[in-house]
Amino acid sequence: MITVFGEGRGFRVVWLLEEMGLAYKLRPVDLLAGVENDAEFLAINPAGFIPAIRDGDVTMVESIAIMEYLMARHGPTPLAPAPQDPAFPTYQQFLHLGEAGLAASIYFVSGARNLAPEAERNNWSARQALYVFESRLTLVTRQLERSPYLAGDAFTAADISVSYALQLAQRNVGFRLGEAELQYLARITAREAYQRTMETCHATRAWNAEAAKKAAAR
Ligand SMILES: N[C@@H](CCC(=O)N[C@@H](CS)C(=O)NCC(=O)O)C(=O)O
Repeated sequence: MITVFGEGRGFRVVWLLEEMGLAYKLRPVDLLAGVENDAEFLAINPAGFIPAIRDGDVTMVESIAIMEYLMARHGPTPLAPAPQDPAFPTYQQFLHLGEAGLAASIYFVSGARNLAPEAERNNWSARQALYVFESRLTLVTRQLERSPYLAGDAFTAADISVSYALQLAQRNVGFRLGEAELQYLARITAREAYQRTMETCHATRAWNAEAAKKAAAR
């Protein structure tokens, strides 16, 4: 049985597990309550960030690396095109762009906007991180003009990677996505595996509800 520790980017991992039909359990980790009190989790990841997984005697962090590990060890799966598949280079690029280019930068904008003291909310680093997110997003927009999914005609783990970042931007920063991204999100969030993931991920559901309330009040 695979254990996923924490939501946040752990949502990607749970969604992948749902798509692959693998048995797992989600073990909540409450970052806001302070991981210093969560000895069991710190034994898994002493650095204290989420997500992490345990699979038998394997322990791992980094959501994209975890997805690659799960697809390689428990696959094959059409979520990961094979190296000789013409879709492979584009797949690989967007799989990583979803975290390294998009989520990693918008995460720091979110921290600045939601947690930093008033005077720091739009500081130089926050503006730079937003610029990086917006510039990488142009690649997503161009790709969605070419194909229904990021790697081509089929849904892959690259879509799980990138869509998490797009939703993070919408939810935590109130970022306004373009029509192509909105239609893309509507298409992939209609998937049954996504719906089951939302059922499982209570913290993500609560954050979404909170963000929707804030947006309605604006
Ligand atoms: N690149 C990592 C990012 C992990 C990350 O920053 N996770 C956030 C929550 S989604 C976190 O744990 N933040 C608290 C911290 O870094 O201490 C991944 O993709 O897993």
